[in-house]
Amino acid sequence: MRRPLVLGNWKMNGTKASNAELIEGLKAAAVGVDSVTIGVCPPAVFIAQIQELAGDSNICIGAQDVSVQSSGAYTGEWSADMLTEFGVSYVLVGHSERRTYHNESDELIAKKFKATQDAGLVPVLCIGETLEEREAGKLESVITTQVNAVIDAYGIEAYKNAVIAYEPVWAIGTGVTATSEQAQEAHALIRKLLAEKDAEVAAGIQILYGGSMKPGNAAELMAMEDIDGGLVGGASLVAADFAGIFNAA
Ligand code: G2H
Repeated sequence: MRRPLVLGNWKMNGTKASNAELIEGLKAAAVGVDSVTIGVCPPAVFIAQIQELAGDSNICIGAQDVSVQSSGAYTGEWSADMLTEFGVSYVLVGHSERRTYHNESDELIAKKFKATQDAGLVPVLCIGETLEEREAGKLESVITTQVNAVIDAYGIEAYKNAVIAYEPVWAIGTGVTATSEQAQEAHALIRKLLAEKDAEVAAGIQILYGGSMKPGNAAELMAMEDIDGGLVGGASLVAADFAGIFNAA
């Protein structure tokens, strides 16, 4: 059985004060929750603060991005090795906002995925189609290209210790959620693509849904066969809402 995983992607939000309040709320809500892995992905500048606040609670830490380089003259970047010094477990790679606003290519994203794994951390590869692509019937080809970018570069084994987040771009921060059937269809497609290469890898990998997940729709989405948790944006900024989601997993 795949263990449910619910990660909050704070994006570029938070202050030291609001972070402290949020983490205190989450810690209290997460007491005794032992059947779900819970994590938060704060902006990089707050990771050290969150590590301290989370202490030895069951709240894991993720980063929202990472460099492909391990060190050196790369102004504005941070490496996966640096993240390991702050108790980070997960790294989001290829979020649609990085693909759109920072022109990240599938090739670069695959390198970030590998750099994360090489440091002993778990990459969360974010994939998904735009509305235009969906309406043009390109869901399968877009997802195939995004999933295969890692396989082509590093082989199917790379997915052994990784997470995939399916986030339809049209559902991100829009308030529009994919129906549980639409999400399940995409998740099943992703698992089938992996199964064609390695059935064991496909059966073991956690595939999260992301895109306007809320307490009101989380249970239905996560009840679907191939949906193993959520990557939650807006709703992860309010402790009660995020708790409502991880309690539904
Ligand atoms: C998708 C998601 C979190 P939201 O970006 O990665 O954000 O839940 O606000 O749609």
